[in-house]
Amino acid sequence: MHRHTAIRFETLFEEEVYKGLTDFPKHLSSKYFYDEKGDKLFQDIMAMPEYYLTDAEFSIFENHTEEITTLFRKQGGHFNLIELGAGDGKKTKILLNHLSQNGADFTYQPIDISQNVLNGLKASLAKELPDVPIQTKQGTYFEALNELNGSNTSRKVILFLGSNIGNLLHDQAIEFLKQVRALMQEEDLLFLGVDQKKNPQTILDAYNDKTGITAAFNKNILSRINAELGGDFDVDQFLHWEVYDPESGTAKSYLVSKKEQTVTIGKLDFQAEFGPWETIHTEISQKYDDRIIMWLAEKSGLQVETEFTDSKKLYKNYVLRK
Ligand code: AVJ
Repeated sequence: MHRHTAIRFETLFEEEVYKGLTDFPKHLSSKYFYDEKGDKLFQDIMAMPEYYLTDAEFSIFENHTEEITTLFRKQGGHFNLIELGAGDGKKTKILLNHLSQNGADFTYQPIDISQNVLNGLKASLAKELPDVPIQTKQGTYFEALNELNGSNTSRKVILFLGSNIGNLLHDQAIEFLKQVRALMQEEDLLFLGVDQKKNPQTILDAYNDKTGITAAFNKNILSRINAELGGDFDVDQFLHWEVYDPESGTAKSYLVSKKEQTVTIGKLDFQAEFGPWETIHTEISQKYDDRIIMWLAEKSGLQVETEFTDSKKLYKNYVLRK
C-alpha cells in the first residue's frame, strides 16, 4: 500500500473502500454490491434454480397470505407497512395485493440502499397495484430507521425479508434488532425472513452457481470501484470463492487474487498490493435455526409470536413483538 497525499473522503463508500483495502485481511462491504449492474445481477440470482431462498419465501407468502395479512391488520386502523431492503418487492406484492383487495388502510414504505431499485418498484406498483399508497426512502437500514423515528405515529409493521439479516454478524444483528425495537410500540410487529440451516451442499450451491452469476455479482464490487473511484481492477484476476461452515451457519464470500498484483484507485490516490492468493472478504450470509433466532430475539428484547415456513422447511418467517 502506498499513499501519496492526505485523503479527505467525500463518501462513506470511498472511506470504507480505503479502509477495507488497507486492512489485513482485506474486506469490502456487501452493501456496495448494489449499483445498477449489481441490482440486475441480484435479480438474476433470485431467478436461479440454486437460489432457493426467494422461491421459499414466495411460497410462504402464497400459502399463508390470509394468516399473514390478518396478523398485520390485527389492531385495525391505519398502519405503515415498512420494508427494509425492499428490492423488487416481488414477494411483498402478494401481501400488498391481498391487503388492498380487502380494503386495508395502510401505506407501503419501502426502504432500499438503491434508488434505482426504488424507482423500479414505484413504477411497477403504479402499474400493477395503483391503489396502494407508497412512500419510498433511499438509505441504509440504520439511516432509514433513524429517519422513521420521527413524527409518525401510525402503527408499524416492519418487514425485513429475503434473509437480509444474514448479512449481519450476530452482534450487528442484535444491535440492529435493538434499534428496530426502540422504534416499536406494543402493537407494532417485525416480520423477519430468515434462511435456515440445511444440507451444506444446498447452501454452497446457492452461493456458488455453475453459471457464474454469483461470481459476477461478487466481482461487481470491484467493477464499481473501477467505475466510481477510478480503479483499475482486472476482475478476471480475482476468483469468487465461497465457504460454508455448518457449525456456525455462516456462508462467507471472498474474492481471491490469482496472482501478485497492484491495483491503483485513482480517486483515492492509493495503490493496493495483493499477494498471490490474498483474499478480500466481501459478504456473510448467515443461516439460522430456531435456537439462534430465540437467542437473538432474547438478546434484543423481542419475542417470537409465531412463525411460518415452506413445505421443505428451507426458510422461515418469524413474527416478533416487543
Ligand atoms: C440479499 C443478502 C439476502 O446473502 O443470500 C445472494 C445476497 N449474495 N447471493 C444473500 C446474495 C450472494 C443475499 N441477501
